Amino acid sequence: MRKLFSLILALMFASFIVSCGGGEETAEETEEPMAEKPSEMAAPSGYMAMDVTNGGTITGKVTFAGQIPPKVKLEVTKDVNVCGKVDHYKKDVVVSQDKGLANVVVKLSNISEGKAISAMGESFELDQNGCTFVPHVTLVPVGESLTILNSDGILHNIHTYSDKNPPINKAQPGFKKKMTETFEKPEIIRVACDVHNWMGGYIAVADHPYHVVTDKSGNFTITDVPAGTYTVEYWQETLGTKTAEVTVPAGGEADASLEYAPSSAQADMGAQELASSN
Ligand SMILES: [Cu+2]
Repeated sequence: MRKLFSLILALMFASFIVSCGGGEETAEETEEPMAEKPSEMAAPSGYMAMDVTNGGTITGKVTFAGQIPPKVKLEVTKDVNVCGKVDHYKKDVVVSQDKGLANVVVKLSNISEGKAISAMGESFELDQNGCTFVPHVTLVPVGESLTILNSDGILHNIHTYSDKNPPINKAQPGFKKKMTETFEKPEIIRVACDVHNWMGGYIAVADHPYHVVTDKSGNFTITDVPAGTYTVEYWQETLGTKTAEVTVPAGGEADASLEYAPSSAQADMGAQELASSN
C-alpha cells in the first residue's frame, strides 16, 4: 500500500515536471520573436522596419552662401588648467574653407518604412572633453542609451532644454566618468553645462535611421533608402530648418545638396528654389 502510494506520488511528480517543461518551452517560443526584433516594432512615429532590397543612396553637401564668418574665440573663465588647454570658438556656424556647413542634421522627414533603426549603430556617446561637448551634435535613436562621458575629470553638469522629453539637469563630478540617459521622443535638444557657460551642443533624438549629421566639410550620405520620393529636412542651430524634395532611384544615387543663405530672412527661401538656382 505504502509502495503504491509512493509510486503514485512519483508519477504525479514526473507529470508535473513534464508539464512545467512543456510550459516553459511554449513561453520561450512566444517570447523569442519579440526579443529578436525589438527594432522592427513600430516606432512612436509609426515607422516600420523592413528589409530594404536594392535601396538607393542620397549624398549631398550643405553649404553656406555668404562669406566664411570669422572665428569668434570664447573666453575660458573657469578651470583654466583643464579647459584652457585648447582654444574655444563659437560653434553657431561652422564653415569649412570650401564653404561646407558642419553640424547640420539631415533627415528624411516623411519616410514610413525602411531599414531597422539598429542600422544607426550600437553605442551612442557624448563626451565632455576639454570642456567642449564632443561631438557638437550627437545622434541617438529613441529609447537607446546615450552614454555621457566626462573625460575631463572635473565637475560638469548636463543641462538639457527640451520640449517633448523630460529636461535633464544633473551634475557630473570629475570622478563620475560615465552616466547614461535615454530619450523617448524624437526632437533636437540643446544641451549646456552650467559650470562652463561656453559649453553648448545638441542631441538629436531620431525615430528612424534616416538621420545623419554633416561632417566638417558639410558632406553627408544616407544609405539603403527604398526607391521613392522623399522630403529631406535640414536643421542648423542658427540658420533654421529647410526642406527639399529628392527622388531616389532603386539601386541608384540622388543628390540632395543644399545652400543656406547667411541671413535668417534669406533662410526662409524655399530649398527647391535654391536647388534649382545651383
Ligand atoms: Cu562643464
